Amino acid sequence: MFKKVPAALAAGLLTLVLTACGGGDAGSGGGSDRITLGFSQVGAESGWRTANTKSVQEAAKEAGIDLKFSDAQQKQENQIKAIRSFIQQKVDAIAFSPVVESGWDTVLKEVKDAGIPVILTDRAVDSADTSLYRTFIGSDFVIEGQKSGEWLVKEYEGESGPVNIVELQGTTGSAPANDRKKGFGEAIAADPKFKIIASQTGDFTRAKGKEVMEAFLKAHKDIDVLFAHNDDMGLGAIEAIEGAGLKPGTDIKIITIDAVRDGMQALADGKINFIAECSPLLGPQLMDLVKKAVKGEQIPQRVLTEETTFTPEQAKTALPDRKY
Ligand code: GYE
Repeated sequence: MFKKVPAALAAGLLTLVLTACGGGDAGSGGGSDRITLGFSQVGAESGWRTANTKSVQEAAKEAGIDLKFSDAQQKQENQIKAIRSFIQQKVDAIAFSPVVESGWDTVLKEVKDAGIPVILTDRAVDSADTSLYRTFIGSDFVIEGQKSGEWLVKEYEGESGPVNIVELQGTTGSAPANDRKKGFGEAIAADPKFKIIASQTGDFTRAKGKEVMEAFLKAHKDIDVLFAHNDDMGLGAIEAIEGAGLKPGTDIKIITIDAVRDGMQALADGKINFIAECSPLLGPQLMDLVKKAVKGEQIPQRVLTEETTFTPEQAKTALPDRKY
């Protein structure tokens, strides 16, 4: 006959097993073994951002990770405050989507000193010291800009210039604004007939996109092309173009980036001509990386998202299954 294990000893063994499993053993029954993740989001400026927030929240739930979510309303100071509060709350990991690229070294050093792993999601920082974060998961924004420019070069192949372009930039100083501008500029440099006649920020929002496009239309009578760094600014600009009695997609060709549902609908309707995709569905991969980082496992320094491009015909096919 086996002797019964005393209850106290059994409880002790159980604790030992749970501890040995490590903090990252999601779904092992709640309590202190669950991972707590502090996540500082940029804001709610676009359809892309809304889809990204949903993806992160759903994936955390799915993975059994306790999420402390903070919305920075497009302000770096709010993100810095949120990160400091995550340190105080002794979270197991911090993930954030840095609104701009520069100015993070001090706070990231504080996180490092606290021994908390950091994962950058969606946007990059320009810190020279890459040991301040474990990994960066997100798109290659330069490539998105290049694909946009390459489409334009093909579209005007064999035609004489000039081709007058106006550009609606994303949030000033943000990685996607910097990189999309760069990639697009490189691609159109192939032919001097392409001229960017005006370029201004629309802060990635529909309202600002409309406002800035209205100003562009007043100042320039000869706009051929609009390159908007995201769908939402493009959609705002479409309202401005229609308001000025012009036909978006025909009188002014429009290229945007993201491929959220509203953008794809406008593309299918012929109001946008080309979209380079940028996926907001980073949640599941992020949670995997968080678990690994908390366990101290090896993770790659850079995780790239897979993306494609869409023409109006392709948008019509993809729209019924579009999740965001
Ligand atoms: O393209 C834009 C959003 O950082 C990739 O931010 C993201 C960008 C996205 O506001 O719509």
